[in-house]
Amino acid sequence: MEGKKEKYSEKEKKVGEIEKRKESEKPDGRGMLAEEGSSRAPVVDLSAIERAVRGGAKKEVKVSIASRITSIFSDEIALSEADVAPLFDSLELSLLEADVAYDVCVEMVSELKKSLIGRRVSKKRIGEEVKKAVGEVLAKTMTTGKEFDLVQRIKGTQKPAKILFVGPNGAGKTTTIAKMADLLKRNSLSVLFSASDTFRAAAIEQMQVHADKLDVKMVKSDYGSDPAAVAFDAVNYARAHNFDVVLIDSAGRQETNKNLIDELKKIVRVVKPDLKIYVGESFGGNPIIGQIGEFDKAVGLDGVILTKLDCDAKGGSAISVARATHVPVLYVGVGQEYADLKRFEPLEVARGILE
Ligand SMILES: Nc1nc2c(ncn2[C@@H]2O[C@H](COP(=O)(O)OP(=O)(O)OP(=O)(O)O)[C@@H](O)[C@H]2O)c(=O)[nH]1
Ligand SMILES: [Mg+2]
Repeated sequence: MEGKKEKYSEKEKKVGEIEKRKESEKPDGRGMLAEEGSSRAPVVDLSAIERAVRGGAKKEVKVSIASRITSIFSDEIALSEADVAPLFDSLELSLLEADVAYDVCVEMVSELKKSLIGRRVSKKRIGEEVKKAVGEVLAKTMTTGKEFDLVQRIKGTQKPAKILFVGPNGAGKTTTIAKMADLLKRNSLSVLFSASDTFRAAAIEQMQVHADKLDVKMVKSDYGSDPAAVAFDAVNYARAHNFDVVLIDSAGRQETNKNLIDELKKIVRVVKPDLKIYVGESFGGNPIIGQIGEFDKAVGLDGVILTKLDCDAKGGSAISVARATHVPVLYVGVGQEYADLKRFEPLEVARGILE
C-alpha cells in the first residue's frame, strides 16, 4: 500500500513537471488527434513521444565531454548514461503525458537504458540508433507473444466459430461486432449474430439495424430473456445452417458487478466460446488495465479491441494494454463506419510514431 502511494506521488511529481513544461512551451498545435479540418486521424498518434525522440535525436543526445574525449580517434562512441539521460527524462515525461500506464513507462525506460547504454554507435548515426532502439522497445511493449490472425484462427476452427464480445457500457461492442461481421464477410466467411444483450433498451433493434444493413442473419429473443439461452440457440442455428461464425453480443457491464459477471460466466459455460474478446475505449487510461484484468480473471480473454482511437488525443492505452495485462490488442476502432476497424500491428504503430 505504502509502495503504491509512493508510486503515485512519484507520478504526480512527474506530471507536475510536465504541466510546468507545457506552460513554458509555446503550443504548436501538434500532438492533437482529429484536428479541426482533418477528416481522418492517424491510428495512433502519440506525437509527444515522437517529439521526445526527435528532440532527443536532434539536440538532446548531446555526447558528453567524457565520451567525446574517449572517441577522439574513432568514428564510433560507446553511449554513456550521461549521453542519453536527457532523452530518458524527456521520453518518460512524454509517455506519461500520452497516458501510458506508469509501470509500463518505467519498464520501457529501463529497457531502453539496457539497450542503449554501452552501445557502440557511429558518431554520425547517433540519432538514428536511438530512434531504432526506442522503436524496438515500443514494439516489444505492445506485444504479448499471444497475438493471432483472427480470420486465420476462425478458418482453422471447427464450424461454427463462436466469438463472445464483452466489456463496459457504451464501449462499442455492438458497433465492433458489426464492423467485424463486415470484415469477416469480406474474407468469405458466413456470419450469424446472437442478440444476447437482452437487457439494454433498444439493444436488439440496434443489432437488427446492423444485421439488415450487412445482410447478416440474427438470432434473438425477448428483452429480459436469458442471454446464455439466446447464444445457445444461435450456436445451434449456426450449426444446423452451416454458418462459419457466430458473433455473440453481450450487455455492457462493470467488472465490479458480481451478478452481471456471473451472467457472463454462464454464457461462457453454456456456449463455450472459441474466443472471448474485450471491447474497451482507447481513452480508458489506466483504469482500463485493471478492468481488462478483472474480465480476464472472470472469463479468460483471448484479445482486446480498443475503440474510438479517432477521438483519443493520447493513445497511451494502446501502448500499455499488452504489457500490463498480457492480453493482446487485436484491432482498433478508428471511426463509425464499418471499414473503421484496423488490425493492431505493434511494429507498424511503433514505426508510425517515430517516422
Ligand atoms: N468515433 C467512434 N465511435 C465509435 C467507435 N466504436 C463505437 N463507436 C460509437 O460508440 C457508441 C456506442 O457504441 P455501441 O456499439 O452501442 O457500444 P456498446 O458497447 O455496444 O454499448 P452498450 O450495449 O450500451 O453497452 C456508438 O455511438 C458508436 O457509433 C469508434 O471506433 N469510433
Ligand atoms: Mg451494445
